[in-house]
Amino acid sequence: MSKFLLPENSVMLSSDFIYGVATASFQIEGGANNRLPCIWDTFCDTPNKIADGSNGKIACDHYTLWQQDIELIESFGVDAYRLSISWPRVINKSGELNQEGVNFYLGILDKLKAKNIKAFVTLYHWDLPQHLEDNGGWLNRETAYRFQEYADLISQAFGDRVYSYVTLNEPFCSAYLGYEAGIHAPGIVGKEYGKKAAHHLLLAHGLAMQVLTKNSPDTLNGIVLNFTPCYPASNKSEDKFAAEFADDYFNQWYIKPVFDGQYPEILSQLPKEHQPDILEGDLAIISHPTDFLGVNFYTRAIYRADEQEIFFQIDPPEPRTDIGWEIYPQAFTELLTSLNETYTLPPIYITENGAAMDDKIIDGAVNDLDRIDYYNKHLNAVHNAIEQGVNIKGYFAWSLMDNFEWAEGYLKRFGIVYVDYETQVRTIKASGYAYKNLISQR
Ligand code: GCO
Repeated sequence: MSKFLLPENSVMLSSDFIYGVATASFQIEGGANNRLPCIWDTFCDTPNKIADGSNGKIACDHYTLWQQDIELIESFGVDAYRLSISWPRVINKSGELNQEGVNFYLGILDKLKAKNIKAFVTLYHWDLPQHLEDNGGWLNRETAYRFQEYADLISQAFGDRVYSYVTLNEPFCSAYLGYEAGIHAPGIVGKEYGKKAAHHLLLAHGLAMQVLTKNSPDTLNGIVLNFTPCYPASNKSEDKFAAEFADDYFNQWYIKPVFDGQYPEILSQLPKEHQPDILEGDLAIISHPTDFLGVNFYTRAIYRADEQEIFFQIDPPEPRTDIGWEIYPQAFTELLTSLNETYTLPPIYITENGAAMDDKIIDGAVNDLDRIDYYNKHLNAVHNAIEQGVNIKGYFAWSLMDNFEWAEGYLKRFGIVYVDYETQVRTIKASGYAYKNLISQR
C-alpha cells in the first residue's frame, strides 16, 4: 500500500481538519554559534550520553536552509507548521530579547504567513538555556518565572504572526527523562528530583498561560502532553494495579493538574522526599484554562507488578518500529476516548505522531512502506476516536524531516523527508508523498 485510506465520509477529509508537520529547534536548526548554549549542548558534550556521539551544532542546518525548508513544507499542501523557539537564541543572559535571534523567527513566521500556513509555535521543546540550569534549572522554582518573562517578551515580539502557542512540549520528558531517569539533558538521576522538576514545569506552563492570554488573546494557547498508555501484563489484579499506578505516575500526573487542578491520588503515597514542593495557589495557576490540548502519541507500555518498584515495564511485543516501540494503534483510540471521558477538555490537536523506520535511500528514493502503514493505521485510529465523540481538530506528522533524535543522535529517522547529513540534501520519502496525497484529497 502506498496511500493513506480513510473512510470516505471521515471528517478528517473535510477542509477544516488541519494537517501539519512538526519539528523542534534543537533537533533541526544547528546555528549553535548564533545563540547561547543550552542543556542539550552540554549533555551532548558529556561522553556516552548520545548513541552516536553527535550533537546539535549543525543538525539539519535549518538555520541556513530555512527558506528552502518552508518551500518544502508548502509542497505538502499542509495547513500548518509546528515549530519551536530556541529560548537561548531569543533571550540573552540578562533576560532581554536578543534581536538577531528574534529576527530569525520573524523571517520564518512572515514567510509562513505569506504562504497562508498557520504557525503553531512551541515555546519550550527542551532546550533550556545552560545558564539557567547552572542556577538549578527546573529544580529551581525561579526558572518558572524566567519562562513567564520569556513568554511575555516573545509573544509581544511576534505580534499577530502566530496561530497557536504551546507553552511546553511534553513536560513528562523534561521532568522524568531529564531529572529522574537522567537519559535526557541535564542528565540528573534520582526519584527525589523528577516530581519537583515536573511541578516547576507545570507552574511555568500556568504562568506563561497568564501572559499569553493577556498578550495574545486571539491565538489558540495550550500545552502539548505525551501519553504512553499503560496496559497490564495480565488480568491479575496486582498487574492491573501496577499499570494504573504507572499511568498516574507517567501520564495523568501531567494532565490532571492542568484540567482538574490537582495531582493524582498517588501523590500522598510517594515518599515525602519524592513529593514536589507545592505552594498555596500553585494548582490554580497550573489549571489556567487552555484553548486546546496537544496530544503526542507513539506507542503503549505494558506493566507487571513489582514488589520493590510497584510497576515494572516488560519488553514491548512485536511489531516494533526501528526505535523499539511497539506498533499498537488501538491504544491511540483508547487513549483519546478515555481522556475525553475522564476530563472536560478543550478541542484536541494531535501535535505529534509518527515512526522511526530503518530507511534506505535507493536510486534517490525512500520507499518507506512500513512508515506508510504506521501512519495509515494511526490516522484511522484518530478517525475512530472522532467517531466515538472526541473533538479532534487537527493532526501533525512527526516529523517534517529526519533530525537529531535526542539520546539516539542521528541514528533514528522519524522524517517524512530523508536528510543526507553530509550534503544536507532533502528527499521526500514515499510516506511524504502519501501524506501530500491525503491532504490534497480534501
Ligand atoms: C517528542 C519530541 C520529539 C521526538 C519524538 C520521537 O516531543 O517526544 O517532540 O522531539 O523526536 O517524540 O521521539
